[in-house]
Amino acid sequence: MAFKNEYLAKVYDKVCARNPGETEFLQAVEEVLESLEPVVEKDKSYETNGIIDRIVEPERFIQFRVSWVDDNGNVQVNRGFRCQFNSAIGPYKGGLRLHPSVCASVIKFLGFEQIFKNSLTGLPMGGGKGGSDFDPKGKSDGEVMRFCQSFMTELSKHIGADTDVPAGDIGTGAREIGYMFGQYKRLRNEFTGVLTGKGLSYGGSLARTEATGYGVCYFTEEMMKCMKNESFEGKTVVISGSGNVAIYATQKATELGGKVVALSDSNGYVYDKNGINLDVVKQIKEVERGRIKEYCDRVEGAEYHEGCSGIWTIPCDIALPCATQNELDGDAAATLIKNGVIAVAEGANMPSTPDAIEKFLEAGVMFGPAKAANAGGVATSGLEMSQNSERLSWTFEEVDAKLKDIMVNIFHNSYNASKDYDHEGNLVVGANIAGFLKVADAMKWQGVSY
Ligand code: NDP
Ligand code: 2IT
Repeated sequence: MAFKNEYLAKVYDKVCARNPGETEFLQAVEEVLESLEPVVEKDKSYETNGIIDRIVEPERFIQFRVSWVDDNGNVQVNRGFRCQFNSAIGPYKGGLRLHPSVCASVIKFLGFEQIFKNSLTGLPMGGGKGGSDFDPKGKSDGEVMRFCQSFMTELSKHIGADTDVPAGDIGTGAREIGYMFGQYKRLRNEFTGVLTGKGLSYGGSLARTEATGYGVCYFTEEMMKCMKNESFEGKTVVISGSGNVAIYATQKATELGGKVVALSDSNGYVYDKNGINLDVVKQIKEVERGRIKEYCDRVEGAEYHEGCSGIWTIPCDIALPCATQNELDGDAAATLIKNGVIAVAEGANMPSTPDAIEKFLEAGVMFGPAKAANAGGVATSGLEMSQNSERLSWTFEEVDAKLKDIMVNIFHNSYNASKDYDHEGNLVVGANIAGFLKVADAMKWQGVSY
């Protein structure tokens, strides 16, 4: 991409030179800088204050060794990361990903996106992300616990309830957060809200488990209502993934009147023309930690197909990619469009490739980008932090109502920004700009000291 604006072109060239081979990070930066073109053209103070130069460079990037002993008594070594990207509007906040594909590029792209997403929530949270190339799949509880304890032994030196508050992401759920919280408390002798996504008996918030998936659907419902007077009612929905986000997106989409006909994991996808039976999925994924393939052994008429990308060939009205980055490419987008998709909203982070996004926008498909559509998870983490600070717990209904409000506001703020900057209806541009403006303003007021 050639930037028309010279300042953006110069910054982007420097980011490429400084972060060679970090394809995911460069992809995320390029998209945001492209969106900011009308903003930096209109107001030169972003350039004179070096805002773009600074916002693309993490404030701090920590990489560390994580050694632990497996069940056979062998020493294992993984690599741990925490990227503290931007603290202009609040303590660093963002999840911890445990997956073999985790590397500096993945953590930096996620941390970078988190800055704008957290800003969109309207809550005081900066952007951060962390994780490890540890693979929890196939490990015993004891192995996961020893890994988490070792990981936290180093991470604890860099985080705190007012400094940096990690949470879950791929491979990090309630079990992992519990082990990490226990270790932090042991090391610091301090019971604070240093992590979110905690269990309900030790400071977790009701509705945090459901929040990302529910939030994606609240956002999508508002987007469809306002842009095309549409809703989930009577629609066929395809959702990729079958983890935390996919499960609760399935639940809410169904409650709102949609029929979810497919889910997937990294091996393949299931198609159930009668509508996914979520109790069966929850039993397989949440209780047994099994594979989505097993759904077909338990539900008559359901089909299993090897390979996860084939899920986008299923005709649907609404597609919600909720698995991982770059899982939906240009070809998949073309197939979805040909089959009549009207709305796509990203539950995962950066699941659509730039080519796919371009195709959706060109075809007039309503498109909810990740930073806006999946912000419900971190927003509810922010609500968990508030409850921890006041040492009170709110009811499920209270948290859920606040979540819904936040998602509706994120849609309108993104839409309005897209209109103000002459890209009406382009929510990629709108969300990037709306998220950016608040952070940039805070950076200006705080000076150039970091
Ligand atoms: P989980 O670990 O609960 O589930 C991840 C799901 O995605 C699994 O079904 C997994 O399948 C699948 N998956 C992972 N990697 C791949 C891959 N390379 N190819 C195909 N499928 C894959 O994670 P979450 O549901 O929490 O996260 C899903 C997405 O949502 C991520 O992009 C995450 O960053 C994003 N997100 C999560 C939030 C949260 O609150 N949890 C908040 C906002 C965004 P398998 O079991 O085979 O690996
Ligand atoms: O990508 C994300 O927003 C998350 N994984 C949730 C982060 C959080 O702090 O709840």
